[in-house]
Amino acid sequence: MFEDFSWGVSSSAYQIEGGWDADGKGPSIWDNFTHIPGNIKNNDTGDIACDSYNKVEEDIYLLRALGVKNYHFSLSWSRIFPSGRNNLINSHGVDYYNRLIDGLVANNITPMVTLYHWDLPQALQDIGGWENSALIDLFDSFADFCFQTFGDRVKFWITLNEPQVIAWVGYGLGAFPPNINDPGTAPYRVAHILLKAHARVYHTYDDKYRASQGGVITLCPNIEWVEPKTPTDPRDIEAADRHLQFLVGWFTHPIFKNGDYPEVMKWKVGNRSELQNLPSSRLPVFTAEEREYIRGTADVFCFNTYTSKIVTHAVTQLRPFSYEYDQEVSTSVDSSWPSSAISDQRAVAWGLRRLLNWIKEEYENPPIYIIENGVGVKTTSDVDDNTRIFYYKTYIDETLKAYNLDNVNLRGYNAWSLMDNFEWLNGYDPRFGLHQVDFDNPNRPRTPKRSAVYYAEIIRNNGIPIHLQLFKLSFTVIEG
Ligand code: PNW
Repeated sequence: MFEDFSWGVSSSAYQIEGGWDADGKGPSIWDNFTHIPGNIKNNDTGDIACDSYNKVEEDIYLLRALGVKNYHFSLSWSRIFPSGRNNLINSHGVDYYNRLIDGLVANNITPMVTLYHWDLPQALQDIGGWENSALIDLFDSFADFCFQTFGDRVKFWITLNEPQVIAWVGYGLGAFPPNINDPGTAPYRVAHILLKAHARVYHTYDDKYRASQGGVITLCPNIEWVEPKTPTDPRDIEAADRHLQFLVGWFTHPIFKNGDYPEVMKWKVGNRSELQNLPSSRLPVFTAEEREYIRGTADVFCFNTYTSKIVTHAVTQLRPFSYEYDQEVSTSVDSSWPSSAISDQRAVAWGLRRLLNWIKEEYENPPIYIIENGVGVKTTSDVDDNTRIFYYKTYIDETLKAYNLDNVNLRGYNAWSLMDNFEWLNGYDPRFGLHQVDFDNPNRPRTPKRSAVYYAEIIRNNGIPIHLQLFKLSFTVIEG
């Protein structure tokens, strides 16, 4: 058992690379957003971040020391195509990724690559970003270039990281760039384009590269398990399921099921649009041809997860011309464990086992990879990080229960993150790394935390060995 299980760690381009304008890289929406004072905590930016752009060897050294089987990272679109388009290719950017990929392969570490982790070239935002369907072609030409250039060595591709965050946080809440605050309609239009863009890239891989390169391709939703507030109340059970359909099914129902949005989503958005006297549903409709094109465009099921929530049914007020929430509101599970730095991300490990079983049932037992899982701790990055060790112990325990006891078709587990990095609106606080990075030192030195040593032991033993099982006991004694 567990022979081919792929243990790894994850990162993303904007969060670690730095070199924001180095050697011909074009600006992304995150470069520009972080440069405006007041947008990010402490006015932090990713200008230098972990300086990974200049530290390929150091990063590979860390990965070797961990003993990981894979490393998951993302490509900066505007480092390769500075203006987002293939008429200008930045060879220095291509060289950087070639050095990284070659280094990984030379050390027997499988590269897993995400094409888009939120850092859209500014030039493409200038034409409307993901609200413009021209992005379908443009994303496809970027992906095509990446398959052609890196696909001889990269066999695992993810098109979009967390499409729900792109659509909802970027175009609904407006908290992330492009900061559009239009929750009732823009996210649905954006998601419609994201799904078509994903499918387009999948078909390009299928038509032009799969036969010669033999890799897999998918997308990576963010999922938090939700538990009905009152498990005996059928309305809460329905609300919890609806929440998962709006969060995850929005993207995975079309791709893994029938090419179309979840029934409950079509029903609810349609119904509410009607009550608002709108001429048609705010949820766009796919043609039969589009449904056929989108259905089946994923080879494996990937997801990121950090916490679990509680959901109760709610009758939300309809306000036709302003704010519009079609989703149920969720609250945190009150775990016995203190909340992490991000106040609503409580460690609720049993939620992961339930989530894995839900994916297994809902999507008929697909091969599953956990791409991101971890905890942010609000502290001046202590290398003695018991909180993180406890998080990984409990979450990996539940992962192994799903694998061994529930027969979930699990193929890999990746920890977020390889090292402390730029945590979006929160800047450099909290820290998610297995390695500490000293952001006050221009050399950005990396130091393994206790959790790095712990995770390396898990990888080496292909599971949690008995001496690590005892960790909880010693922890309790120390804390008590
Ligand atoms: C993930 N939000 O998702 C991201 O993929 C990582 O880049 C990130 O570092 C990690 O979580 C830890 O936060 C997020 O709504 C999902 O603010 C949602 C949000 C932020 C990050």
